[in-house]
Amino acid sequence: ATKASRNNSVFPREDVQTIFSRINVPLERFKGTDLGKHSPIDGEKLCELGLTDEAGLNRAIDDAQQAFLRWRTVPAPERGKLVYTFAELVRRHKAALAAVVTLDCGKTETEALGEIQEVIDICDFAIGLSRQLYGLTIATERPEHRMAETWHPLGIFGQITAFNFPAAVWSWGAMIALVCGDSVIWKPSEKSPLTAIALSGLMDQAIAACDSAPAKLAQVVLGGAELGRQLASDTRIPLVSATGSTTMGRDVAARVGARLGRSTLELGGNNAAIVSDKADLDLAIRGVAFAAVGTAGQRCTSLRRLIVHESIADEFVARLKTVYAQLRVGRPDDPDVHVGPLIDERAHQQMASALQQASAEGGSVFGGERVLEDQYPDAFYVNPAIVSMPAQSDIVEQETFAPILYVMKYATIDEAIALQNGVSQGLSSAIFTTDMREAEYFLSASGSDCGIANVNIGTSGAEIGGAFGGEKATGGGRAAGSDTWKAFMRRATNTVNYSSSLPLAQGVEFDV
Ligand code: UN1
Repeated sequence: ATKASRNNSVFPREDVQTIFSRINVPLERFKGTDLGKHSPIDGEKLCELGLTDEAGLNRAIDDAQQAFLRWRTVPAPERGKLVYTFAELVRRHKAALAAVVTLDCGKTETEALGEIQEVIDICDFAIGLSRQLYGLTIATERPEHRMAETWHPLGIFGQITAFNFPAAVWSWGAMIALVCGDSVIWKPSEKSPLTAIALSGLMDQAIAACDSAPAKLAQVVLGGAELGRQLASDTRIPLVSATGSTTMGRDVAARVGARLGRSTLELGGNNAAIVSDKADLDLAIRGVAFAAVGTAGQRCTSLRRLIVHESIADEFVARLKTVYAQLRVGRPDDPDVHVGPLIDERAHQQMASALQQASAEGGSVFGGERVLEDQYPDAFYVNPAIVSMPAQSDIVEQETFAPILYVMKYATIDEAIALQNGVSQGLSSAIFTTDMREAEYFLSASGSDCGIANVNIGTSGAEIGGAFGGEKATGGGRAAGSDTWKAFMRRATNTVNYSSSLPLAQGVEFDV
């Protein structure tokens, strides 16, 4: 961590306007006076944007419906070619797109490049998938009949995403939706809209280059919570996905549910790692540190709770504090920095008040101070915090979107798993151990109750090949790989009678 320079920067160090002209995407399309977009790096105003009003959303939905009616008739492998064309553009502009991500949400250069890589990866997955939208053939009860299921395109896919992964989360849904034959309307977070404008501009270029792809197939609308509510309530949108807070997710689920639409929700996480007395401690230290401080603790998968065996807890926490003391906090466009800024002032206030509450609940706090305030009075840099807690108190049960790691001790593995499962959220979890009984127990039905359960890996940094999402207050939705595509299509069960008689199912007689 203390090497002189870990990376050479590949970022174009240019202003927003220059980066957008480099990728041939007109920022002007979203010009307006409704929203000043400020850089989380130094608080500087980057540009002014116009928001989508109700009429604008209505038009977007009408256009998306027209696009869908065309797109659903295009063979799926042909649809895959659109994603292929888009992926080539993303590959070509990887560094510029990563620079936009960093300006937009403040994540470090290596993590921003990683996020764009995640977009490329899901494109590759979707392209392969476009030839693998398999339905089953099912044994029928009746002679000379055939029963099968067919997967058809569903309609408009509406997507509400959070600020922290301004590119990847959209691509996990949108790339799958596109090969499944759906059209897409994306409402990115108003805190990081630039990445969405850049990516949708490249998608428009890909659409223009593919004869079979209709215009307005993948659109972006800009706005806040009210626009999200309109999108969730509109009956023309059969599938809505939402990533963000549990409060927002409850609202979206209620609106979509009230009209019997489908929603897939990826909401709060309060992810824990258990560090066993049988862990490889060198590996555990690195796994824990990246998961807890990466993206300045602003991933849904960030590590927030550390459950350490009592026999090694003091030593482990002391070592972790040594690592924390060496972390470089600063501008995310400096390639030697580990921890960039929080997204905004509110995020800093929430961190400060969580630390205060933790102290009041008996915690002892290491780190957590605001830094670089003199240099960047309008940006919010913090030292990541480690808080030793006497118990899993109220504050530990909440997700605070900031780099705070609460530490608790355990004696038996059952106690550790009970603590791990003892919160309302159920996104990601991990155990560090070299004991295979302990590891398998953690992964078993009696172990972690999360959508993601890892062994000897931190809680963050999931690959796109697996299904991503979690249980309980995390919302139950899944995105990205595995068979999540099924949520983006409608299933028809087809029974065909090729005999000249009409046998009824279940042996029912009906003679006329
Ligand atoms: C999120 O924070 O919403 O597993 C997504 C990870 C990343 C994605 C996080 N691949 O940490």
